[in-house]
Amino acid sequence: MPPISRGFRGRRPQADPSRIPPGQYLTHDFPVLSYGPTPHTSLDQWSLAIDGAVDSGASWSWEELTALPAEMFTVDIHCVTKWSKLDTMWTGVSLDTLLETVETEADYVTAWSDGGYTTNVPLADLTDGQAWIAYEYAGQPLAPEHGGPARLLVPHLYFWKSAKWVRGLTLTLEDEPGFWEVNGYHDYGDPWREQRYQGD
Ligand SMILES: Nc1nc2c(c(=O)[nH]1)N[C@H]1C(S)=C(S)[C@@H](COP(=O)(O)O)O[C@H]1N2
Ligand SMILES: [Mo]
Repeated sequence: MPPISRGFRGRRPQADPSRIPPGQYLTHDFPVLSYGPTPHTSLDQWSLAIDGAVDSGASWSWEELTALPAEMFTVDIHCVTKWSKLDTMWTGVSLDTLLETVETEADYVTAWSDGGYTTNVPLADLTDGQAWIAYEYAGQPLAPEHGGPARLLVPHLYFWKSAKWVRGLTLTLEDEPGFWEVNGYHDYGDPWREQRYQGD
């Protein structure tokens, strides 16, 4: 008997299981998860602010943001609804570049978006090459349903921390739970420790 044929259509090569956090499954599509409608802010009305507990605030127009040094980066993303997507490719500005323009005593950040979404992240999780304001996905302008014109990307935390349609980062001295965090999601959201909900 010949060995059982794998067939010509084949399967995609299995991903390295060590890259899939506990309780997650691999997806090859790019699901859209939005609470509420997709906002459409024209680029000439668009700006990104850093405000809150800073010596003096900073703000970038679309032209200013996209003139800053950009990075292309490839990261794995993990949604709390259990899909993970590997090797997603983005272009954006490192938050190190933006945060170096302000002086602060703050330890926390609330990202806020067009449409009212907010999410909280420790400041230490946004520095040292861990987070970006991304405006291209796979070499194309970021689609509105995925957060275009620009979204926060914090890939080492569950994807709800990656605020779509981001317009500002408010630095705070105390941790202030954001939209999903107030509604029962974990305050920190580490996928490797399965911090999905409060109490996990
Ligand atoms: N402004 C905003 N950002 C958001 C959300 C949202 O509803 N509004 N959903 C979050 C959640 S729960 C996830 S999983 C991802 C989904 O991003 P995607 O639609 O590009 O897959 O965006 C996050 N950022
Ligand atoms: Mo999510």
